[in-house]
Amino acid sequence: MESVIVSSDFQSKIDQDANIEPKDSMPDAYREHLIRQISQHAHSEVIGMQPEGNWITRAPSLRAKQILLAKIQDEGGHGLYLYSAAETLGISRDEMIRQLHSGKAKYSNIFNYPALTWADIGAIGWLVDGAAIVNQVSLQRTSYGPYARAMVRICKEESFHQRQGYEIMTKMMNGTEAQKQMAQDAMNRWWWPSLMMFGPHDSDSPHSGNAFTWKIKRKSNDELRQKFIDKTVQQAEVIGLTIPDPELRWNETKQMYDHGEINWEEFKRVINGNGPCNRQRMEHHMHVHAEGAWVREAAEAYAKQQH
Ligand code: BYC
Repeated sequence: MESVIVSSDFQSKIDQDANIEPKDSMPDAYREHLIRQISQHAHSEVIGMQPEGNWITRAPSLRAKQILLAKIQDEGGHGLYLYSAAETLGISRDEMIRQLHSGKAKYSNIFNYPALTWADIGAIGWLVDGAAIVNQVSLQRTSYGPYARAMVRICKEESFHQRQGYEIMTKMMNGTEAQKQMAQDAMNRWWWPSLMMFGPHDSDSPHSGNAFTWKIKRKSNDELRQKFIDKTVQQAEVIGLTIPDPELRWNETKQMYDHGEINWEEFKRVINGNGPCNRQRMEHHMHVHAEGAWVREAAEAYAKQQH
């Protein structure tokens, strides 16, 4: 009897577009769905610090180094808000990290590619943060309160990240022939993995059904991907970059770009642990997590003393 009351209360909040808050009743499946998504989102933010961290010591100017440092620090902060949001659902931080290390929890496909040149830092900011913003603006209206609120601040910071990436690309496209080639090469390598960030086609997305019923998702994977393509193609044109997709063309009837098919075999390979850098990313995370054990112990000892 009680579970009926609980679920109708939950559903009426969802129907009224009210936020679900940590102490509200919610179906177990809603809780599990959110723990999966929010923890994977948090892991992505933290693992995403690695490809960029690779360039801090080699940034081409002090200004560029300061900006990159600030950006990477922001990503760490995003991870922390998101881990905290997931903790309100009853999972511990330790358990989330265990799930990451065991491979149970995924993180975004995109961070399993290497950042080979400085132009890659531009491409990551412009394309990767650009794709993340499109997804996360929509998540500001997700039904779980702590997740929605975390998104508001994250989106503001991501928009600065997107601009710093575009500035790097613009500078390189105004530079020497070698710099232009470097920027185009980064574009060629990051374009398709960025499109994969939005997840499988709607017809192949097992979690989308519940995500829409519970208003966790407001826009579908394909809708958001299309939005990203439509706004990014114009930005590429302005600075003279070519999108590496021979099938890309404006569709006058639909008022959107038609594009080529994503390599879904590559997507599956990468998200299942076999991309170019998966092992390296995970080994590095495990190593620094172990090295940081004393910090966690000290923080816990201090917290105990305060009580
Ligand atoms: N990568 O049914 P689906 C950042 C998995 S970081 C890996 O469509 P859903 C930044 C999916 O998890 C921002 N896996 O799932 C940081 C599921 O597998 P499981 C990252 C993916 O959840 C540092 C299966 O495929 N943003 O901006 O309805 C530096 C079926 O998918 C991916 C977020 O995390 C993928 N791309 O929709 C710079 C956004 N796509 O869990 C920048 C939050 C799908 O059953 N997440 N999978 O094992 C979401 O919005 C949704 O979870 C997704 C997928 C749209 C990604």
